[in-house]
Amino acid sequence: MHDANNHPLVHLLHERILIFDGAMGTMIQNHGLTEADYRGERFADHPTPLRGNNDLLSLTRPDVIESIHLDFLRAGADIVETNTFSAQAVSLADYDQVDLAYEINLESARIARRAADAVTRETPDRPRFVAGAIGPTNRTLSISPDVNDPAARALTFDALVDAYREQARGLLDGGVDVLMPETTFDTLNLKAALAAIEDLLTARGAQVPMILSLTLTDRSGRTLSGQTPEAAWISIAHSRPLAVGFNCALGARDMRPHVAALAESVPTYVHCYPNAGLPNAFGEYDESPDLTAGILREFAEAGWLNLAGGCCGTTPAHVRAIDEALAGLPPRKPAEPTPFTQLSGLEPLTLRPDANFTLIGERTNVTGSRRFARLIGANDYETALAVALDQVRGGANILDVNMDEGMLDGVAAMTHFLNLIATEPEIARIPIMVDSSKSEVIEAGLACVQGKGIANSLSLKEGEEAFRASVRQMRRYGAALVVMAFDETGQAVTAEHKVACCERAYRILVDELEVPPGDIIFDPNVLAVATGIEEHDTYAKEFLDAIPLIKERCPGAKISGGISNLSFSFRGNDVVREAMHAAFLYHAISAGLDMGIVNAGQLAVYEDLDEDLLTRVEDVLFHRRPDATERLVALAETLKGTGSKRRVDDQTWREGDVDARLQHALVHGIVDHIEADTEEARQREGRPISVIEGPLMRGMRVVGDLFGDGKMFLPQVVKSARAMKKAVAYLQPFMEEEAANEAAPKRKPRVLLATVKGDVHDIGKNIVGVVLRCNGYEVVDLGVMIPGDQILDAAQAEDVDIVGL
Ligand code: THG
Repeated sequence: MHDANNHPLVHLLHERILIFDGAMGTMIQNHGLTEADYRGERFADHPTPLRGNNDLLSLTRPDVIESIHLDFLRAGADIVETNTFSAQAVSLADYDQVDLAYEINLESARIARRAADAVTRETPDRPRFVAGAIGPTNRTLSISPDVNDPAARALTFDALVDAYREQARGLLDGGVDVLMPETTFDTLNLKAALAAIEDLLTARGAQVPMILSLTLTDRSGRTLSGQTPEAAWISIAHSRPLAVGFNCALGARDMRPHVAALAESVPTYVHCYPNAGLPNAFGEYDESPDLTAGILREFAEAGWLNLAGGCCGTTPAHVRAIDEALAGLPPRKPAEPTPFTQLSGLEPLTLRPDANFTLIGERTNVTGSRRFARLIGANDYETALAVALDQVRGGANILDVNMDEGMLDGVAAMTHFLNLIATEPEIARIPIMVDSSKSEVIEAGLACVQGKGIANSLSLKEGEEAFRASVRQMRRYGAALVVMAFDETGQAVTAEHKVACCERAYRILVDELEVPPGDIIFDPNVLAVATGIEEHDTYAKEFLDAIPLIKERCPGAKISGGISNLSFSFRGNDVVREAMHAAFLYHAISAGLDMGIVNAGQLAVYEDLDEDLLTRVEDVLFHRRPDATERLVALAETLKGTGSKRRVDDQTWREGDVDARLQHALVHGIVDHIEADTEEARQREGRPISVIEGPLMRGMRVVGDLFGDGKMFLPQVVKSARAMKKAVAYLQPFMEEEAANEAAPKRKPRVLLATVKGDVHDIGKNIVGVVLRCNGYEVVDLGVMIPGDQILDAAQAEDVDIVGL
């Protein structure tokens, strides 16, 4: 779209590390300007105080602004940023100067242009550039300003887009080379800026490169609104910026691991322009030019940088030191673009080829859950949030949200619910799939999520032009797209028709609209079988047959489906429904299905299915005999009223011996009796470690084998591991007692364990820790989400012999 490949900046970035200027704000402070300077003649009678409206100085003291630009340029900056950090309607409202937005941007761009061109003339071998600074504004779209109303927002996405569009228009008219949305503390604000810029460039048929800059506000390494840098990058990658990086908040030193991680992964150029350290007690910045430059030099030597400069507190002396420190160092080479599907909530979700099946939680759907519908209808959003949380805890990797119900205002309900979710970190961690048959509802939903969401769904139902228009509408938010196998003739039922719909959409998406294949999710329509209508008999088989064909014709695209649709004709009979889902998933995943909309937390284990039931279900799925439906219905009758209640209450497994009971508990992740059973095994075995190494490990091996065969999904395995963890925790005091009774004459070998930052599981580590302790090691367990530098520090401080990650 904004293919910046031919911009002169790109050619330079290929050759060397480019230098940004330093801070405008702190430089202005040093000029000791008064209220009168800010007002000039033009605003002498303005009703509100204006001192502090730094961007206004471009109109009232352009000489000061130009001299600051010249100082930075002559100190070695290749790129200066315009004096427009807060020059949009939202921030200017503080000064009652909303209507000056365009003019300030226009004039600021002209001033910077003039300065850059003047210095280019002084040093023609070193051309200078102007970046239009676009700040984050003083409001945040992802956080409520009202503690009593978490769904409230200080402004809307659309209002922010309007403000940014006006700002970008002024900057472009004033002649900037690059647009630079920066100091992003909320990725949704940045997404609004990107939408505004796209609107503007599309309308003008122009291509202008963008440099995007994120800000990490504390050492947790997250943005203010809670996203990890990788998740934030995924949210904005659709804009194909020239460069991405970090600025502000932390000093250079604390940015190190984040710059390293970004540099390793992104297919664009990478920058860093830190503050001169963290502000001291007086709000001043103490880091000397040599210090800042020295750290940036280390970054550059590590091969992480393409552009560098300074933020708050940095002066022309800093820029000179940075320019000298980086001179001659080779620029970083951008990483290869990822071919994988990437989504994000507060955290990233990358679907690597070895990824297990991806679960999309279905219950936050007013047409898919009576309970959820009742809660939304009664305006009980608080309890409705608990439904979402249940899906997450049940193993959902993505959350499908649907508010399509006649009595509801879909846009309002979607907005309200997703704004609430945004304030619940445990839910907001995962990406959102916005599910609606109305594009305005999908759009409203996408405007609430700072992560990279999914639009569910689009299709060729209304023809190619309408399809293109919805694709553009959803891509403006950077969303991945669910495309249903539909065309002008209707819903595709045969494998052949499904493939034709998908392939046709794929060619439009990939060839014309430049949508990356990984952002396309085809849904070949899971339709109800065993309905008694003969035409429906082949529906499951046609779906299964279509999967490999779509994968072959549409490389890189993913395939999904609404699994619970399959069993609609057995409503009320959860035993049969769950058996159908488990069997269908098993075969669909083998055929290549990547994800599915399911009732997360209620997936049966294929291997567990009653043999007779499974045979009859599979007869239906593969249409293996003409009376398949009849036979399944007949069996279902005998299981009627024995729904999931009976299954949950089924205690026959309690009749087995203790080994069998432990194995059952582990495979099904049932914790109810695990302590009693573990105790029984301990009494039999004598030593607690023998219980772990004996029946518990044997049970986990069964889990591992089922998982390896595709007969269990990751969320089920996680449940198993939780049961294991509980058993081990029960044994731990016994083992400690044992250890205390042993004489410990010499220093035990010491092992440091940690779950590295980015990994979420904390299960294997605990078990390994216990086993090691039992075998005479001393274990230092740092816990979860531990950054690399902390692991290295602890390894040194604790003088460990082994590090296990
Ligand atoms: N493809 C895509 N999106 C979809 C679907 C699809 N979204 C909606 C739907 N299909 C997937 N979601 C559900 C959610 C619930 C049920 C089925 C599909 C379901 N619910 C129970 C029922 O209706 O019997 C409700 C039981 C209860 O009230 O608790 O079966 O195919 N892209």
